[in-house]
Amino acid sequence: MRKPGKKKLIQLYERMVTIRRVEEKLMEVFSAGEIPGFIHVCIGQEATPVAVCSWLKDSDYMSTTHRGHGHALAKGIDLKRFMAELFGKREGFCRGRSGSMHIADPKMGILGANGIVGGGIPIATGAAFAARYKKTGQVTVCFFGEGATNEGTFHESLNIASIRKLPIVYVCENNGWAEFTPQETHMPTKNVADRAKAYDLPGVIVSNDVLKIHEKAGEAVERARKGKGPTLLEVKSSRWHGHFVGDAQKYRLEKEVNGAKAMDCIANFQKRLVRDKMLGKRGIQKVADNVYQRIEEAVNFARESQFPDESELMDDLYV
Ligand SMILES: Cc1ncc(C[n+]2csc(CCOP(=O)(O)OP(=O)(O)O)c2C)c(N)n1
Repeated sequence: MRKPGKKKLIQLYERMVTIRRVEEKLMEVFSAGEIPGFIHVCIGQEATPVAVCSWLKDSDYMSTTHRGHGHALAKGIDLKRFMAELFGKREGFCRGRSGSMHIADPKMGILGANGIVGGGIPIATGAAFAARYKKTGQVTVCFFGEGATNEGTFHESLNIASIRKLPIVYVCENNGWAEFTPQETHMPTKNVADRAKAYDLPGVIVSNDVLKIHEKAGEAVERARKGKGPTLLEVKSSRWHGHFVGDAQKYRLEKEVNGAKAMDCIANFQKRLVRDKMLGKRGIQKVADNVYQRIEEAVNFARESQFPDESELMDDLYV
């Protein structure tokens, strides 16, 4: 598998920083009451969306979950319209009707976030089936958490994807928690990847390291693109914050949360880039300034955008 060069490494770093700063900003504006509904942030998990989506073309498909901001940003969603959607504004991708948990952008292959756990898995599998049937060459990436792998949709989807050798990569970000329940009390197997054996497809485990994920995801995407079938990739990831913004996660031990934070995929990558002289102090600052500016512009765009009109309330409803 091709090793990423300097330009690619800095791009991976910048995208991870973008996701983290967007999530931090969202926590701030949500807590200030500017965003309706619920949001779930992916702080601590930024390496996976960035590393995996770096192998995708704009035309490739991607499905995500309730914790989907990072996936959408990594797949290339426009930050301003993303922000407007979360603010419930008309200029958002779904005219302010979906918010965080159902945001979609079909033009970028973003099939949508899903408030239903496991809901995106058959959608992604269907997209992979369509791509195969129409011979378009598109690959689909399907993101979900370990909690979703207890759903029937996961098992049915992997079964048919394997039988039909569909061009799809199933990516499980295993952060050890499904809402307030630790993995060991809801799953009999230690690894999600072990579940791949039941469907005769490769189950690959990787740590929360952007370059390791990049390598394994590259192999899986190539396998899918060559028509060799699906892969189940499990990243041993880490959730720093509560299940949703506002959850004080009193059910977690301080030691365990600190352990999750110590597994900081961005700080570790930054250290490595500095050590290898890919990035210096000035480079780090430049990335930070650029990201900060783009986020400020997106938030201002969202704030200045209009709410949909009351008369649009029943639009797009099938009654
Ligand atoms: C079908 C369904 N069951 C239960 C829920 C409630 N729920 C929302 S998120 C969640 C946990 C999901 O855990 P996981 O799949 O590991 O994703 P993570 O939150 O860790 O990213 C649950 C049970 C739901 N939204 N949909």
